[in-house]
Amino acid sequence: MPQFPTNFIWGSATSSYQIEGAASIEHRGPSIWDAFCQTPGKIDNNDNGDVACDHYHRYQEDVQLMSNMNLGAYRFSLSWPRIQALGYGDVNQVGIDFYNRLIDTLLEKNIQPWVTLFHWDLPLALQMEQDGFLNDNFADYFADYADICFRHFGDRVKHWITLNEPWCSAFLGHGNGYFAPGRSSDSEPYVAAHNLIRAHAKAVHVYRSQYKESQQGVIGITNNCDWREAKTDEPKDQAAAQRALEFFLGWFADPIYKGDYPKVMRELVGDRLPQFTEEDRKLIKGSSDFFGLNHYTTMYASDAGTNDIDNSDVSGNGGMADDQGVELSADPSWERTDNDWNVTPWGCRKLLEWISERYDKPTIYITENGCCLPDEDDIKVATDDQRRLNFIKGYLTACHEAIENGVDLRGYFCWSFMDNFEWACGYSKRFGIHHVDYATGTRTPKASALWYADVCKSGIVAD
Ligand code: PNW
Repeated sequence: MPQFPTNFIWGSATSSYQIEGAASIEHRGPSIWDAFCQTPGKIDNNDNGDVACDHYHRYQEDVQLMSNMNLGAYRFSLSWPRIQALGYGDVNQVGIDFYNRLIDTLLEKNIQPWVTLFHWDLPLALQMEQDGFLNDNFADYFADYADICFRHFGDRVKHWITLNEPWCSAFLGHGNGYFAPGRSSDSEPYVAAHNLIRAHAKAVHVYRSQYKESQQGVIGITNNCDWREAKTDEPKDQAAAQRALEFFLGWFADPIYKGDYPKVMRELVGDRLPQFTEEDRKLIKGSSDFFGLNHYTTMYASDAGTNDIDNSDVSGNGGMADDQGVELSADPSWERTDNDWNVTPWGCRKLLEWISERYDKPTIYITENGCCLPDEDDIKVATDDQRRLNFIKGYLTACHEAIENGVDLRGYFCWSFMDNFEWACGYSKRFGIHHVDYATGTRTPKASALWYADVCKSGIVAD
């Protein structure tokens, strides 16, 4: 049975818009997700995050559940428009008070807060007035907001994540329009990504120059990436898989670890890929104390040659498919989750090893990994989530193999602590290890949570 190192961090994760609700609590401004949810047809069942899990009011109960399951760390995000209604200007004390209560309650239970500054709920005013991520000045707004967060919470928060999955903001938000702000373009994703990377680096600079010495915390970024397995041994498919990984993860990680975008992106994207200034580059290179990784699935990659690629299939997670010239496919024999992601733990090991090699053995934390299962009416069926339990067991076993092979993986956060608002899928998809009855708000631990509680306690991935 795989036994993890004693100091391994065992956690679980959520994000503000997906769980908090309390959308109209004093001075919380609207975010691009509030607006997107009001746009007919964008969200399954026209769901929205107005109430969600009502975590804003039920946080004490939630922290108690975390404590019951021996969590060492809880990763959550701050709602920017709860802290600054417009994304700039006045600080909203009501929002600060809420996060202070949450952080204090976690620490009373010995659970370390891992705080993400931005998990997609951009203040709507910044979108409407400034074009959000497309404006160069986004980095300055974000750095000012980060400063507020470090100042108010940094005495107790020692693990900071600037951005969650900028790939999603760039591609799903500006490439295929599947996520807020819902734009569709073949150039905007590169501009959005560029400014997100610059924003991350500016926030890190604020932390390191003004807070790190007194607060003694660490700060990094979380990127998402699937594994890409070459479909055949042919060199052109091997190259396609490598190219796909560079377009997915290298897009965001290469600037931080190597100082610029991957060469292959420069060649294939041309003028649509912005250039970093020398000043940007200085701030960006080396701007992450650890490598945050969200990982869920694997696809085969093959060289697309001159074929047009169908870029519309989100479950393929292809990114800028036409630019990459990569065709994705899945093995029909692979098990799949309810959102059509393949259950492929071996891809997790391979991705960890790829990162370790490409970026010179960084300290890695898996800040999300989890399994989507269908909504069930019957609570007994819903909580008997053996498939999710097996998913987590499989991926943790793969993580353990990666550690044995020399990967510096130091923590794992299960997505998600509880069922929640799954973005464009609304409440129709469930990733939680706790069941949430959205009518009453009642939480119930699922089999996966009970099993994971033992893992958190013992560090052993038991059968
Ligand atoms: C992540 N993709 O989203 C997010 O960080 C979570 O908020 C979300 O609930 C979770 O994963 C499950 O979806 C992703 O298309 C959304 O590759 C889409 C993709 C990846 C991650």
